[in-house]
Amino acid sequence: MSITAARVIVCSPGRNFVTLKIETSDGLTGVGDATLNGRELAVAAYLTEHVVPLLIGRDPARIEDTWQYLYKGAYWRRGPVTMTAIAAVDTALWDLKGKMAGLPVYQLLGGRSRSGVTVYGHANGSSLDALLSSVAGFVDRGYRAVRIQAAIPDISEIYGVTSAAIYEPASAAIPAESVWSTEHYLAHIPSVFARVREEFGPALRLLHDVHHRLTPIEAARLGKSLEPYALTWLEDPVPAELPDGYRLIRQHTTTPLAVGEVFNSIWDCERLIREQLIDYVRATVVHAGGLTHLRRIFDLAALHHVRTGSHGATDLSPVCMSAALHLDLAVPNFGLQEYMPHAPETDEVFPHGYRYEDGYLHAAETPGLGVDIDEAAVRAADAKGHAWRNPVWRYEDGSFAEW
Ligand code: GCO
Ligand code: MG
Repeated sequence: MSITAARVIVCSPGRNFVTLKIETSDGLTGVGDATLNGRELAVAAYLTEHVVPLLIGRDPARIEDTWQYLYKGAYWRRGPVTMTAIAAVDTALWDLKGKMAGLPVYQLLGGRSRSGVTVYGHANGSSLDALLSSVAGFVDRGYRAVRIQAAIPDISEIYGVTSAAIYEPASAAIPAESVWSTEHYLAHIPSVFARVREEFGPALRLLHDVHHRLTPIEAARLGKSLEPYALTWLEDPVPAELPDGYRLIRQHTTTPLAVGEVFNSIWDCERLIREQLIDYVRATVVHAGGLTHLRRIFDLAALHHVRTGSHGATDLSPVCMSAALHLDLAVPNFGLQEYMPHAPETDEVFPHGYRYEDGYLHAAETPGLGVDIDEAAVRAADAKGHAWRNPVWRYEDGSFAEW
């Protein structure tokens, strides 16, 4: 069997996605997510110009060898664009291998380690009452873990808080700029968690995403002030380029730390994991080199008591979510999976067999990943343009802040 075609499909069913579809001489197809939010077209061009010509004629069964060929063969290693492109190929080849074997991919990864994948949902609110009713909605729907993002007095826009049904910060327009104040944020957040704990008791797992905005000593203070509310994790408290920042936070607080949605290789997190500076690694299939490479990261993490907590925002397509679920089912050190349901128009373009039930996601039992791209639906949905941009925040004095 050989690869006869590989097509890059860019479409915007509600938001922007890039998908690679590989076809074989036996008439099988495999899909891989190649979406890099805000830089989508760079990956599309990387695939079309530099990767697809190398795939034609190759044996689709040689997943590891193809990974090495694309990674080492590029000479220029790592980086989000390269690793997302490699991930798309790798994911599509795992999908194909499952179809060739007649097995769901988790069976090829060693079989089930658990009966379902525990997910966390995104509660938020523009007032405390709105936040509490959003949390209650998740609890009613059976969620065991909920991420809490709250409006902050005197900050008009903040990451993760929306009145819309689906949070979508990216847009086709030049990004809006909003103002950030660390002082207002640090002064307010502990009272939010105090209220949520009071209302929902000790069993609900609570998480919070700082979105890289603090310095290590500010994050240490936040972690310490949240200790009474026993968070499952505090996410991205500071940018992770400097692992020593995490050592400083660790010296001051027992609040668990989760990092890694922007990581694209094992070398981004090797030291954080090896020195046990984090508790959860949030790397994903689509941005960290596919199932082949993410499995390597998760295995390293397992040696060092670090659990998995893969990124699962709506700017990762249902193809990535399907692949993540197969890995989540198989690895021994699974922690949590982020789950933001996609818009109905996205689900229409990517028909999939995974389903949510009572706090868990369940992967499809069909051969492969159990997801496809419906190209007729792509044409109908594809109206919003393909160059999307992420929002921008600045400190009160006008200098650039992390989103
Ligand atoms: C999360 C993330 C996302 C990112 C987005 C960037 O924890 O889900 O922080 O909301 O901001 O995926 O493209
Ligand atoms: Mg995050």
